Amino acid sequence: MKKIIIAVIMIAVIALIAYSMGLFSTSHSAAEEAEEAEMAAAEKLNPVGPAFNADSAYAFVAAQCAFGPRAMNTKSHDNCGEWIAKKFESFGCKVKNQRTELRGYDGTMLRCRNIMASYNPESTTRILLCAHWDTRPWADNDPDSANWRKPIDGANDGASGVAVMLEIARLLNQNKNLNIGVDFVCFDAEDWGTPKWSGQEDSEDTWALGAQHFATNLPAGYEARYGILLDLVGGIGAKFYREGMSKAFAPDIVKKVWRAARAAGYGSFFPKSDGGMITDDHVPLNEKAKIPTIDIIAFYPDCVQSSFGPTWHTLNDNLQNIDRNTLKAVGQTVIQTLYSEK
Ligand code: AHN
Ligand code: ZN
Repeated sequence: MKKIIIAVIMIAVIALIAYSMGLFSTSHSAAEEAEEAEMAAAEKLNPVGPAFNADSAYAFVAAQCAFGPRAMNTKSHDNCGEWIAKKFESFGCKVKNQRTELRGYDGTMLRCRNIMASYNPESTTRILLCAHWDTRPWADNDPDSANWRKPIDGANDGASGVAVMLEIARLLNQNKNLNIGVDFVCFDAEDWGTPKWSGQEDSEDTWALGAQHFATNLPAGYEARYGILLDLVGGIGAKFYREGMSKAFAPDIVKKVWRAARAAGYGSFFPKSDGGMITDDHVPLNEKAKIPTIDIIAFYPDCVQSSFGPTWHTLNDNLQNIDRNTLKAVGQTVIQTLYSEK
């Protein structure tokens, strides 16, 4: 009996060792192995540029939210705009404002302020980074219809993109080792698009009003190699699929940035598959200003509430639902892109 028990134990130990050595793993086909090798080579880590500080970016989200909702024609909006401009100035950027009145979907005149902050303003090689800084005046996608006319905090929808840009500006100023120019453009009046409760048909030209104005009234002689729009870049569980208009207008920039994500170690946030076609601030930049511009925008293929995520245009778009990991993945990817530019 003892011998049998010892034999069983020995067989179990041998099996365990064999398992741990991978001897029982399913065999891969040659094609699968070749594909894996190719993916590993393409995803070789090669981080460049300073480390993006997600806590700092998170604090920039919090600071914007502390003004209250930044809805057009409100004091909170105007105060936050002033704060954003001052912040970029404190990071050594040259700030220019573009002020105008724009007509909303219902005829309301909106006091618009686009803020352009330039790093290395003399450089003739320039990359445009952009995000909107206004917030939606109505939570018209909230699960509770009682909230549909209330303004949102816009921690993700608005503040996150500006926060990532501010953190990049802070790092460029601290390191002073990026030799190309960068223009941080904060667009106003993005989120005044036709509300769902209005009874009016949504028309895409009611969105991105500030960007439309910028694209048709560029600063004299303005040129940029390409642009990157940051939208909804702080949500929990966000993934950044290749957006349709970006692929149509700027396929090479999509490839460049998705490659940069892998080199920086954040490939898992940037699937190599397609999201939707989004009407956003990058469309007028492409169509009117002819600056090839991509949109890094969250896409949630399985979310019932919205493919922009569970908090989109709801009162839950607040600081509690911001994830530093998402800010980090996007911020480090943009830094990688900038520092890879020749
Ligand atoms: C539309 O819903 C048409 N476009 C999405 C653009 C957007 C709104 N991004 C943030 N808020
Ligand atoms: Zn929005």
